[in-house]
Amino acid sequence: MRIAIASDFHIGFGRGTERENEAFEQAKQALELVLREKADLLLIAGDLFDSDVPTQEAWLQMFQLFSVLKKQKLKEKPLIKKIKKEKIEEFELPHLPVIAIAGTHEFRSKDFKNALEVLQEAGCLVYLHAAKAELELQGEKIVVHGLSGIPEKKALDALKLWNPKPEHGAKNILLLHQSIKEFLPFDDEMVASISLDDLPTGFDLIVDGHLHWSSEENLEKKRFIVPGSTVITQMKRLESTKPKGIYLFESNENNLKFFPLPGQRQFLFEKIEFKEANAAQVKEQVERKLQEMLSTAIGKPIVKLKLRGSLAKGLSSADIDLRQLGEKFKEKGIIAIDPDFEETDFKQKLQELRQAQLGKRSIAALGFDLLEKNLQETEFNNAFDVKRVFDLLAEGNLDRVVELLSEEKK
Ligand SMILES: [Mn+2]
Repeated sequence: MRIAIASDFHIGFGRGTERENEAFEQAKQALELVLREKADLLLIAGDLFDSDVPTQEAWLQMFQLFSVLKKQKLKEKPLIKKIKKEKIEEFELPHLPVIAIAGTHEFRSKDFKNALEVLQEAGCLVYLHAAKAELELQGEKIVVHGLSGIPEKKALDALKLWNPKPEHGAKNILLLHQSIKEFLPFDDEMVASISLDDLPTGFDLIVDGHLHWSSEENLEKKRFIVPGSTVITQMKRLESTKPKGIYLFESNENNLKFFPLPGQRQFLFEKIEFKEANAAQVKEQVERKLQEMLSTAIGKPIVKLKLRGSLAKGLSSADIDLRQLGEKFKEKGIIAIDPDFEETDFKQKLQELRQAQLGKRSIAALGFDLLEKNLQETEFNNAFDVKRVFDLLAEGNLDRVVELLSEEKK
């Protein structure tokens, strides 16, 4: 069987910016590759959407993506059997079989339905969370085991509790959406509770979403791949060195191949080190570097420039206005300059905070972080499911929160 594997489409990413259609365009390319390579099955390792409650615009794009798959005429439509504990359900999709897990971006606590449950009901895919799906095609049996993305701190316990076991007489693939200790750069703020050693053995392939740069590990008894995202969202250095794309796993030969997206936006990443530099020197070097990077660029790339090292005494990064440079090059590239010099005065901290808040996170995500952080300093920590309570509060469901908290107390 030819099994296509993709992850992290992040539909809805960059809404309201110049990049707002990029997630859709590149996910569409990924699905066109799936058809071109005549895959019999598509697996998606989470984060199909960029947010837990997608906008109507994002939903429309998602259904347009599934319409791409419907263009392919199939000789046989295999029945997919989903098994979760004692519950068995059967599915027949209107296009090639798609089996997916939800990612951390789609995560919702148990009082709410997530986007993948909606997609399953709409007949687009079969959604797995601590469950497996079986199908047979051309006399070959495939079992896909999936655990949707959950908060990292609980991930290892959840994996152990679920304890998936490969089935005899079938090809077994495990889908996860978590950070893995070995894959985090040391200066990364992402956390992980699972390491490669914790992953179960006996699976023909283990696929992990969440990490946005593709990679492949062939360990003893474990074959592990990260398909990576189909769009750049995190702007990490590793994303600039590896192309976006999909994997194809030919299960009868155990053969794995990566196919890059043909038209992905280029991502250029560089770091400049300064030593006691003044404002003019910083501006001059940044301008020269931008010019150099953009001179060989194809199309309109994303350019990220990290500024590190030290500034002249008394100077802080807040005193250096780099906006003009961003303006100057805005026709040629999408410029992101990240100044982080070795000085920590108040003004700079404030600027960093503002950037971190506006750049990456929704107000809800920030609110959740704040709640979690504040709770850690009280005796409440771990006394209840913080995410669940937060989501209920966000929906204004105070009665249910009071009910939950008093249940916990008992
Ligand atoms: Mn992701």
